[in-house]
Amino acid sequence: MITGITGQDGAYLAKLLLEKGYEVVGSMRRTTISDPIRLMELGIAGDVELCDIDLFEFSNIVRALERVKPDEIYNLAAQSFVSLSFEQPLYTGEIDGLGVARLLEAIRAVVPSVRYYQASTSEMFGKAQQVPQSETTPFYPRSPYAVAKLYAHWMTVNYRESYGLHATSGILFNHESPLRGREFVTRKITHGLARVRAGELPRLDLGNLDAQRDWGFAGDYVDGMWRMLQQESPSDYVLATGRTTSVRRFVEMAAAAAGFSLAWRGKGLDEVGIDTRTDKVIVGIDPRFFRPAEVDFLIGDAGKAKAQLGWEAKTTLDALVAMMVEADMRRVREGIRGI
Ligand code: NAP
Ligand code: G4F
Repeated sequence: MITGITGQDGAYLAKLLLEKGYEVVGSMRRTTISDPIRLMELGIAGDVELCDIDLFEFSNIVRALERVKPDEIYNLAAQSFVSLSFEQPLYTGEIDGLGVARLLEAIRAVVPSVRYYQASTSEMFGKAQQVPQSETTPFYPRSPYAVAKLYAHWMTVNYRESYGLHATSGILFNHESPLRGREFVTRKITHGLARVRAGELPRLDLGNLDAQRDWGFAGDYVDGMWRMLQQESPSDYVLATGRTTSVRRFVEMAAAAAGFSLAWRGKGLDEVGIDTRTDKVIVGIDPRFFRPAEVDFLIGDAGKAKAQLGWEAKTTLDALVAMMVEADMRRVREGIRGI
């Protein structure tokens, strides 16, 4: 069972598990637009059984577990956009924090022998206390999202220690793909630049260009999730590439892949990215995209995952950027809007 199957990781994980011969049940919450577009994009929408779970509601979790009796549960469902969590801190806490407590309680009551994966995050390191960050680095969350995820992480550890659940917390650094939501910075950049290139958008406005992230490819990371649940004993694992890159550098790489010749001019809020071939501004700064508290720098140490799971990030950042730009240029060319 995968909660949050309509999201980026849900789609890649479902594909991986189907390829391994699993029967996959994916949970969705009811929304007005209910097509699982990412599953459709991967060509697996018809191969997955869908059921309704909203993590706000205890009773629908219990009923789904009683009916499905899963062997493994990957809890990927969350309000996952850090920026929105500053606007909706209580909702984010309800779903990303208490939602996990509801799920763990339901598991304890209905399927205590299930193997459980909790989607924890490098955002929990926040104002990072060590470089690079590993399973033993102290946490310092910097957003309501990260605070809620930290509660969920500790609840996962607590239910493992208190009740012997096979509950694992995967502390994943940022992972991206052509299926990434368009609100996250990498996809916003590749999608935005593809639209600028096609003349659909005059320029792309961003926030803090100097934040640095350890960006990997989501396809590699879902394999790490699966490996975690195949271990005899549950534990906590960091998944990361071990390299870090600024948003500014990501823009430069994506611009080059989209056929622009980008040069930066100006400073602070007046900084712009110019296409030197046309002298047009293609990137600008909009303070609306700054956050009340920022996570400036993340870089992960996935040594434990390598040693115990045999997992390593395989995809280079160059390959990831090329894959995302190519997908967005094609979608814009073909007029594909949904994803
Ligand atoms: P995503 O694309 O935003 O997907 C989140 C999923 O959660 C969607 O299917 C969404 O459904 C669902 N969801 C939201 N609210 C829900 C609710 N109240 N009840 C049930 N389902 C709900 O996120 P992702 O990038 O795939 O990430 C998967 C998980 O890993 C998330 O928990 C995220 O916080 C965590 N994580 C992600 C990264 C990363 O870099 N991608 C890194 C570390 C941790 P709708 O389609 O209906 O919105
Ligand atoms: O792409 P982002 O929104 O991702 P963020 O905040 O790192 O969170 C993502 O990764 C986490 C793992 O560490 C997940 F847990 C979480 O669910 C999510 O998937 O922002 C990355 C950086 C930030 O520093 C942000 O300030 O990019 C900076 N940024 C600059 N301009 C922007 C923008 N971010 C967004 N979304 N939009 C901008 O215009």
